[in-house]
Amino acid sequence: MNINFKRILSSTLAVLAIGGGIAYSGAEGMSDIFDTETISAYAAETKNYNGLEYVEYALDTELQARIVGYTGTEAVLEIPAIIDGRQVIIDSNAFNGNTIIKKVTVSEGITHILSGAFANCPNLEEINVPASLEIIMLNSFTGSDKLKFTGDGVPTIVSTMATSWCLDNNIYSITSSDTNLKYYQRAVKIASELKKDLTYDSSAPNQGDAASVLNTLKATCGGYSRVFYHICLAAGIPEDCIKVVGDCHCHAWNYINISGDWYNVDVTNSIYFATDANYAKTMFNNTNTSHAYHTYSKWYNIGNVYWGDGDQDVTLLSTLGVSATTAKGDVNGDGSVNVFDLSLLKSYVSDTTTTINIPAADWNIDGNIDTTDISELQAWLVG
Ligand SMILES: [Ca+2]
Ligand SMILES: [Ca+2]
Repeated sequence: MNINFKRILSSTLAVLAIGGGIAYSGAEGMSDIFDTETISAYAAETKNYNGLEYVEYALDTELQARIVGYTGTEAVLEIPAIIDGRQVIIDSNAFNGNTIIKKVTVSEGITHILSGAFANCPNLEEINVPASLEIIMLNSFTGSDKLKFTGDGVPTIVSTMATSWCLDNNIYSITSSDTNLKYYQRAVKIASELKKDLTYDSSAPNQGDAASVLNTLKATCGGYSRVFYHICLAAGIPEDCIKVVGDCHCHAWNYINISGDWYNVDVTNSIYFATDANYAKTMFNNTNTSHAYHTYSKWYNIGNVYWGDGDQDVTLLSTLGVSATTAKGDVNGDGSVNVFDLSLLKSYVSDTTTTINIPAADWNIDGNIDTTDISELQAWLVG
């Protein structure tokens, strides 16, 4: 009895330790489930169902079967949503450290995968998660580096992890009455912090998948761009202002719309907020045959923003109306960079209600538009 109480308590503490128990989807229900006062009865013993060890709980009127371990020998298994008439909860560390399981299907109807549940499973290659999934913990899958997420619950996995990442990196602390500036500053911070967090690893399984990369932090360009996309969404940037784009399977990066103009954000290569023109100039020399794909006419909007196994469902980037005319330093957006831009930049720094092209004004791309940008733009103009 005492053991079970400790289990509940440790789960409660784990919830509190991660993000303060806020901002997770379904977080309101979480406090109810972990409120030890509301649990009216539970069995003291551990039961077994096809190798799934579980303990019985009653939460108000709901009878629960909380999976706490696995003694089975099957590498491929399906976890049912109901055991002995009870709602299944995949409890903390249920499969932690298991070396046998290879593929797990979490049945439709299951809502919780708790702390460390599938952590440190070196041979776990796939987990199929259901649309009913509401709650995971940030460390539910940590250390399972071969893991690929499939199924209708993937959006929940991705959005939950992306939200947690934003909390960890204080993205939500960036506020501004100017919405465009707020989105820009959040995007700058996401790009720079993500670059530090992710490791480029072309040998990592699933390095192009959003959920897998958020779990392992190992990625190639597809993973960098998909993760940047989902974190931007979690940061509040509107879906129609952020894109994953590619160039016919050679490279992937992002487009983001700030103040009405589209910019390239290439986290993989640390090239942020370039226009088509200066991105191409920086990245791709089209006289180099190895970059034959990197021409505007072959840039695509990638429809599949979750998985890296092919970018079917592509639409031509030209449908986005991407402009190649605006350049870094073109504060007034007239297509050239000159003293009029410097003058407008000075006006903005003294009066931030002045209308400007925000990414173009942040000359040094640090997320702030200030006297440093004035002095550096002035120095560049003087030559
Ligand atoms: Ca200008
Ligand atoms: Ca700046």
